[in-house]
Amino acid sequence: IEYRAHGGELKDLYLSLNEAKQAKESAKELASWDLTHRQICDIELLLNGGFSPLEGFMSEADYNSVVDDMRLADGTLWPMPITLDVSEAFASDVTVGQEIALRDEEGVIIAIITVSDKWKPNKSNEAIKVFGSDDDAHPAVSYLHNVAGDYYIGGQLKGVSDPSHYDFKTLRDSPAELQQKFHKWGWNKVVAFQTRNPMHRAHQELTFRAAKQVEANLLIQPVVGMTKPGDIDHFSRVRCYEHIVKKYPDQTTMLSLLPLAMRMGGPREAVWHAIIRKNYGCTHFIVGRDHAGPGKDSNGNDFYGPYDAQDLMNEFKDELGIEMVPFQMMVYVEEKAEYEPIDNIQEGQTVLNISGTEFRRRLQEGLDIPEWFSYKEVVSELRKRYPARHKQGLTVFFTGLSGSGKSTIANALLTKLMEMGDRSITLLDGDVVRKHLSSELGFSKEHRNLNIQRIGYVASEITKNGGIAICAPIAPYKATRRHVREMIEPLGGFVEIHVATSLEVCESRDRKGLYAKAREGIIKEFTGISDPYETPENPELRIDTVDCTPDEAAQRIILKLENMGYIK
Ligand code: PPS
Repeated sequence: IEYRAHGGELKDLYLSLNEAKQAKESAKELASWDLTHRQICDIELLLNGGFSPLEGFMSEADYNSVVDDMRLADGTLWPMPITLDVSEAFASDVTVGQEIALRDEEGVIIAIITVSDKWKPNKSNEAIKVFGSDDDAHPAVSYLHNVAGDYYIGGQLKGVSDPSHYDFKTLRDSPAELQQKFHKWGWNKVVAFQTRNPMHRAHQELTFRAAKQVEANLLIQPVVGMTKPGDIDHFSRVRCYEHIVKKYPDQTTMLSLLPLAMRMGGPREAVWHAIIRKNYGCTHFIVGRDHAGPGKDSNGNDFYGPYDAQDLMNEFKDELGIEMVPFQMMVYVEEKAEYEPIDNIQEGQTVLNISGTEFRRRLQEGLDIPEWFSYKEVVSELRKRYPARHKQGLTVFFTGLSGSGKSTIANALLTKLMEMGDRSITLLDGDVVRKHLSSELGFSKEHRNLNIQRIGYVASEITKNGGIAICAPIAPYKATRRHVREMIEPLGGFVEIHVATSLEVCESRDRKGLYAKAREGIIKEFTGISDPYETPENPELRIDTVDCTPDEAAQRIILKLENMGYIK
C-alpha cells in the first residue's frame, strides 16, 4: 500500500532481524546511554516512523532551524525539537562518528546512534522561541531547565528492539500497522482526535460531529506516553476510552494509543500533533480550544490564546498535508437537552458546564456527577481509581523539636484512628524508624535527609495503597519536607503538623536528658542547640503543647482531618 507520510516516505528505522541480532552482540563493546522516560517516548516514534521524516535525534543544524523557523534544515515543516539530551559528564567522552548503544531502564538495547553532532544548546533561547516563554511554570520549559541534560547529541538511529509495553497491547499500533488497517477497512478519510484527559459526553459529541462534518471515520488517539504532570493516569483513562468507543455507531470509530511525550507547547504542538497523525494515515485532525495548553504562567496569565493553535495550523494549511477540523468548546444546553458549540448559544438558553477542576472536586468529595456531563461507566471507572477523600490513603506528617511532644500526640492520634477502625494505620515514629529503617544513620544534614526520605517513601507506599501513615520525625529541613509532600500528594492526602513547642519549653522539660548533654557538647549536632530547625511556614496545622494536652491535640487533628474530608 502507499503509505501517507510527512516529507514523502514513511520511515522505519528498525534493522532486519539478523542485523538486529548482530547489533545486539556488537553493542556490548559500545558506550551506553540509559534513555530517560521522555527519550524512550521520542525514540519509539522516531523508530516506527511516527516522526517521519526524522531519521534520528536532530543534528545541530536541524535543531537551530526548527527552533528559529519551525523547519528542518532542508526546509520541511517541523515545529518541535527532538533532541537527545545528556549530562555534561557523559558528553565529554562522546566524539563525532562514535556509535552509542541507547538502552531502556532495564538495560535492553533499543537503538544505536551514530553521533553526527554534539553541542551545548542555549536552553532559554529554545524555550522562548519554541514555547514562547522562559517561565518555569510551563512544563516543557521546566523540563528543559530542571530535568534535561546540558548537552545534546544528534545522529541517525538504527533500531534494534522496540520499547516494550506490557499494557493495552491490542490498542497499540505503529503508523504502518494503522495505515494497513485503514487500507483494509477502506477508511480513506480519517479524522483524528488527540486527548490527554478522560473523555466525557462533550468530547464524544464534538468528535462525532467533526467526523460527520467531513464525512470521515474517526480515530480516537489519546496520548499515553507523557502528558501534563498531575494528569489522570493513562491506565484509568484508557479504560474510560474503551467505554467511550462503544458510544459511537458501529464501524465508524476506532481507538489506538499514542506513546507520545507531550510538551504542552500549544500552537507549535498542534502542528506537530497534526504531522504525527498524518504519519499514522489520518487525513483530518481536530483542533479545539486551547490545544495542548500548559495552563497559566507564574503571573496567572495564559501562555497562549485559546485559538492560537488553530491560527498557526491555518498558517501552514497548504503544506501540512492534513486538514484541520477546528472546533469550539461544546456546552450543554438545558432547554434542548443536547450539546452545542458555545458560539451557537442563543439568548435566554441555559448553558451547563462542569470544568475540569470542578469535576475533580466532585470526584474528590464523592459528589454527584450528572449523566448529562458524562457516561456512568466513565464516572465509575474514575471513581474506582480516584475514590472520595475519605477513602483515599493519607499521611499525617509531624515535625518539631526533640521533646516537643510529637510522639505522644502521634500515639494519641493513632489510638483515636484505630478506634474509628476503617483504614489500616502505621506509625513511623522517629525513634522506631531510627531503630529499624535508618539504624546506620547519624545526624548530619545528609543523614537526616536520607532518614526523612526513607520515611517519606514508606509513607508514600502506605498512602498509595489506601492506608494511613503517621510520621513523627524532627524533619528539620524545609526542602526535605517539601520533597516528601511532593512525593505523597499525587497518591493521596498529605497533612503536615508542626508541633510548635518552643525550644525553651522542650529544654526545660528535657525528658530524655538530651538537651543537657547537648549543652555540654556531649551530643553533637543537636537540633535547636547546635543544629538548625527550619520552622514550617504553611503547615496544615500548628500545635503548641503548652496550651493543650495530648488528648486535645489529637482531637484537634481529628477535626482538621474531618474538615479536609479525609475522615468521615
Ligand atoms: S531527623 O532529624 O528527623 O532525622 O531526626 P529523628 O529521626 O526524628 O531523630 C530524632 C531523635 O533522635 C534523638 N537524637 C537527636 N535528635 C536531634 N539531634 C541529635 N543530634 C540527636 N541525637 C539523638 C532524639 O531522641 C530524637 O527523638 P525525639 O523523639 O524527637 O526526641
